[in-house]
Amino acid sequence: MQRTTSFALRAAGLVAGAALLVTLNAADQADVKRADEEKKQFADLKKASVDGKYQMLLRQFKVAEDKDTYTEFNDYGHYTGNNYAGFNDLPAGHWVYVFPNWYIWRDQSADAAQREKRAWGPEQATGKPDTDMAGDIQTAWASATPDGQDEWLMLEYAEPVLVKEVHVHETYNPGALTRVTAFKADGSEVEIWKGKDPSAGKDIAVSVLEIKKPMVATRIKLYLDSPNVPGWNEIDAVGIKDGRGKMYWAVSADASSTFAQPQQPERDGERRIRQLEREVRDLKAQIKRLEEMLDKKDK
Ligand SMILES: [Ca+2]
Repeated sequence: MQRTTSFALRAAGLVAGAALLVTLNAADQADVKRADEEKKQFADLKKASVDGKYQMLLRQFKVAEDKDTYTEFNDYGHYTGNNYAGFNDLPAGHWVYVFPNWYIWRDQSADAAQREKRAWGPEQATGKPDTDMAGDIQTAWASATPDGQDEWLMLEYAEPVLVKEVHVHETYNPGALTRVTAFKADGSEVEIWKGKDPSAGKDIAVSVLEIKKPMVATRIKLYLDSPNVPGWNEIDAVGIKDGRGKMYWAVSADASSTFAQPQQPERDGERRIRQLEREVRDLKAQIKRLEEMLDKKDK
């Protein structure tokens, strides 16, 4: 009797264990599937950047049926239309199609690298910190007005990073930070931190924000309650620390507003002259090659 009970109990235990394993397996499989899907989406994002040709992703939206017209991949070029396929308020930018999504990028990376950083422009928040004193200093980003509206600062990183900590270098009137979000590879925005800015009341400080649910992203967005923290709330740099403690600095930035002068768009004439210069150079090289071929033939 004793033995039978113990056997029955053990058998029941085995069945329960097996059931648990099956459940875990199903959960694991769902996780693996999600991870695979995410991996593919980040690969698509890289493809959409044309391997770094473009930077600062402004918008991403799905138009699956465009595969018929644009195939799996199309580097469409610069486009200024605001409405497309039922999507409104689209920003001007460089359009790339990677089935099933359109991606709109703000910059050609090569052009952005050549441009000088404007005083107080959002681009001042890229790279490592370079403002080591508190004050209204032009090597940090400043909004257009000191307290006129809520502000945001978006940072883009060169590769997907597991966001475990966000380090915000606040160099003038710290304390306005209220929220941080990160963007999944499918373009959706997820809140990863919300709270009281730990640097409130200081002259200059680094707000180190621990992310309770770390996620992988190439873009994060900081939200600032500027009206309630008097004066310009300037940010010099934003680092992301991953699971292994490695720090990453932003390569590109965008903001709700800036005190900087508007970016001078390259004028059409200048662009065409550059294009012509390139064509003339190519033609000269071709002529030279042809001459060399003719020389050889003559000999
Ligand atoms: Ca303010």
